[in-house]
Amino acid sequence: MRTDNFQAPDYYNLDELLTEEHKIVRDAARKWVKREVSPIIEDAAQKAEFPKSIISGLAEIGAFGPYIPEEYGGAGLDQISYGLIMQEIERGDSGVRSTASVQSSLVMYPIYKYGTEEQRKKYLPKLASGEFMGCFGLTEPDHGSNPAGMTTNFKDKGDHYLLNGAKMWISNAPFADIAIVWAKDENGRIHGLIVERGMEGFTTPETHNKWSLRASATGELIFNNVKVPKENLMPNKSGLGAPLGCLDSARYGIAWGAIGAAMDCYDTALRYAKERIQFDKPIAGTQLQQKKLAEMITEITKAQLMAWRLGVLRNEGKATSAQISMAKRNNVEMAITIAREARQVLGGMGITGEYSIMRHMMNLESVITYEGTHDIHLLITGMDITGIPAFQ
Ligand code: TGC
Ligand code: FAD
Repeated sequence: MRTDNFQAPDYYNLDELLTEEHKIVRDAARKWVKREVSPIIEDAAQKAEFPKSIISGLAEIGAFGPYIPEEYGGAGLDQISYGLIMQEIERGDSGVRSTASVQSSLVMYPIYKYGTEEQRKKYLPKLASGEFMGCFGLTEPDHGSNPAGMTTNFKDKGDHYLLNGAKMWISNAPFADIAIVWAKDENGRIHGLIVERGMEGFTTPETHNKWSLRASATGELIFNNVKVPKENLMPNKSGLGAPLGCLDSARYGIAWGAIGAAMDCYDTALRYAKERIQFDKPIAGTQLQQKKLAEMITEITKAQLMAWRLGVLRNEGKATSAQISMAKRNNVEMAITIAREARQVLGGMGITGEYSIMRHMMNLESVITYEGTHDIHLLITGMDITGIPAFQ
């Protein structure tokens, strides 16, 4: 079992920008990750299994619905606490953070924002405690970056809706109790439906042979004439803006989460470089390795400042979708670059499961693709600053 010696870098004394509550929440999540995630995660990733044993712990540290009000079972925390929890979890593994992101921002958030009071009361407390797990179906086999083209659809059959279609690449799908499914009505308008496991015609085949996010379960959602009760449609928002609104919340969490993965890679590389002797001295004493380490801590510090400022804007209700998109793109690219550099600092040892770096690096290949690819986020910034969409 790998010993977790992680020490978080804080080069610009960013702790001084945090409240006592932020630090308590962050430290609780950090301790939990050291105790419950680090000892088991490498094995889970090697076996390509989601470690279901950690679900109750994720609920206890407030990772399921951190900012959902307490009356619905959430933790009632602010956006910076939410970000810090995601940072700490992804420090352990991006796949575990994925599970928490999906549950919070892509399942609880739409039910809270777009659902009825009955739907909130029925689902949110169970999702917050981990009794129910959820997934989010937007992507389809032929519509990834362009979800507006989706073909999954439902027809009004009087006392129920009839749902047909398929979603692909869905995190948590293989074991989720409920799915938030985005589908078009007979007029081509997008709505969110809550589909429950057990509904006839609804299946969730698992996606195998991933080299990335191996500790996160991914699958398809297949709808073959599924009868969905009318009360399962979330009525308070429709159109593509509804699922994209959920993505704002999840992308914000990823902007923090990626910092966690980067911090773990940097911390591991720094410690290794100080201990590893070649040519009769620690490799940390060589200019080339110092350049790598110096650039890593610089980029981590910039990303931390960006995430913190975005959190302040989110708390004030002022963060724009384009600002969130920029932070997701920047911080994930920062993390994947650091993972690749850190891997080199460890030489051959960097490719083994003795260290977390290669796992982070492979995980981040998914993180840079999901929730909008790196290129799509460049185009979102491009559109924001020029006013001209360049998607088509
Ligand atoms: P466009 O015409 O620009 O917009 C359509 C409507 O949506 C509104 N909108 C937003 N609303 C809220 N938040 C946002 N971020 C929004 N962006 C746009 C917009 O105002 C408009 O509203 P209205 O009222 O005028 O209709 O839409 P478009 O079709 O041109 O597409 C724009 C584009 C390409 C940026 C968008 O489609 C996009 O972001 N594509 C990327 C797809 C994506 O991110 N998929 C993620 C799937 S979920 C996932 O990956 C989960 S991974 C989970 C994990 O394991 O962590
Ligand atoms: P495509 O859209 O086919 O893109 C392929 C390439 O073309 C990319 O490099 C892209 O940047 C580029 N490209 C596309 N359009 C343009 C353009 N206009 N200009 C320039 N370049 C362009 N989805 C969900 O709904 N729910 C989930 O829970 C979920 N979990 C996921 C988990 C994993 C492990 C992965 C890998 C994906 C997950 N996704 C999920 C799907 C994810 O959001 C999509 O993979 C992503 O949006 C990209 O879609 P695509 O894979 O179809 O790529």
